[in-house]
Amino acid sequence: MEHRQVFKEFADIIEERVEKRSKILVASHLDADGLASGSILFEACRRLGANVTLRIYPELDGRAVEELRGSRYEFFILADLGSSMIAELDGSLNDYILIDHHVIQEAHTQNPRVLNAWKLGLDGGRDACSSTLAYFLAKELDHRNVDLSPLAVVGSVADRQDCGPKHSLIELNRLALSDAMKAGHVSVVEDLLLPGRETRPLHESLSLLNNPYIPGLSGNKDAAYSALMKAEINLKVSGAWRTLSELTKEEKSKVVEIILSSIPPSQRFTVEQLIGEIYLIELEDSLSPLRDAREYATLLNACGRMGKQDIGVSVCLGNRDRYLAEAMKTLSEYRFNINRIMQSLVVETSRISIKDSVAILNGRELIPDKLLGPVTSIVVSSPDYRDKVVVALTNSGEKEVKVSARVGESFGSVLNLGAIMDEVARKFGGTGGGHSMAAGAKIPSEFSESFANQVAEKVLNESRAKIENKVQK
Ligand SMILES: [Mn+2]
Repeated sequence: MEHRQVFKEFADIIEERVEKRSKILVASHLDADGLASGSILFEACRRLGANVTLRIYPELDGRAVEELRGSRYEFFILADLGSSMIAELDGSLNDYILIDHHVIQEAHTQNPRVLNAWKLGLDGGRDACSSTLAYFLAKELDHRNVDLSPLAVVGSVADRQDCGPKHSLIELNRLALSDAMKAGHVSVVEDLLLPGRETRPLHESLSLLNNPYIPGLSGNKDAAYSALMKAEINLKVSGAWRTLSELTKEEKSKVVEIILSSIPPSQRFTVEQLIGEIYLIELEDSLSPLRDAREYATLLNACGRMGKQDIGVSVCLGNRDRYLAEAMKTLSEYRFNINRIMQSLVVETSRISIKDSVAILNGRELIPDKLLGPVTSIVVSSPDYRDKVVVALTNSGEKEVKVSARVGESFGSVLNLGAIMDEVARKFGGTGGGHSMAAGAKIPSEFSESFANQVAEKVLNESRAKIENKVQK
């Protein structure tokens, strides 16, 4: 593997700090890829006998960097955050490395402290998530860390990098998957992509569909139940609920028909988008949500976003029983909250204003800042917004506004949303960054309107320029 040398160099840095008995802090992001990558790096260090602590951050802003600078740690391993703060990190921390896949400014690609997917010539939005990078680094530290490979798969699907044919993992993520498969930790099946495929009654699975999010069906068990009854699918067999995995081919195509009939043909949504590779984690109980990597990812995301990041990390580190029970409780609370928000958005139509192909969503007093990202992802997957860029804002503390932006799957051109958010946020004294399809920012409240307008303008200009370019060619 050509990248191996790079991972080896970073492994050597870690090994040397462990030998020196440096006090090490792994600082990672609170979404599922962040929890998984933080756990991989923490566990790999712990196995070496390091003096190591793991902390989870909602984002790495100036305040967080100050906090790291003032802390008692001597060596910092940052994961899944910090790529838009490299100058600040260089100025504040004596000794750190950064493992990430968010967009990085050209000027920092040569920084020897930075291990970024883009720097390896990979597309950080599709080819490698932080968990995958962390995994290959851990594998260089000790080959036995191959048992952490399922977490790389979880992180990859969590960040929606399952963007190959049939929602498959590609490039470096695929290599982590193949390690996991060779070691017998993960197996692959192909099926309809609904949560609870083996574990939940079919109508519950259908109501949990949120990519695409179908207003009126998603989040509504009764509606899912009636739709399935109407399609004459038997929901029970000898008194027991049937799961998706028990359905015949014909029955599955009826389920597909229910979903497709809810999406206008203009959105060009196809059956292929509903079917894909499912990654089964072999060591997990067949009735556990951790069995399916996508559900594992949702569970971690729920923990991170609901203030239970320690529970999420415990699950990643292999604790089950009461930790898993707590995580599952958190997942249902998370789903309940998201559902309540989505129902409100359907009713309170004035919250979304559309300007050309950009939709600006005002989430103030409705969406807690930590739930803004997941809600925005769901909104942009719904039939009305699949061909748009959604820019959502909500209050974060007294004086700031949090922004999440997502590019819909049928949006006409390729953008670099992460770079746009970084650039515009800086202008207003905030911080921003991310990926081409998903990005975020935090800015002072007083600039929220101008910020949203400038992002919208840049998105439109960039997409127009791309389209004109295409026409000229
Ligand atoms: Mn990530």
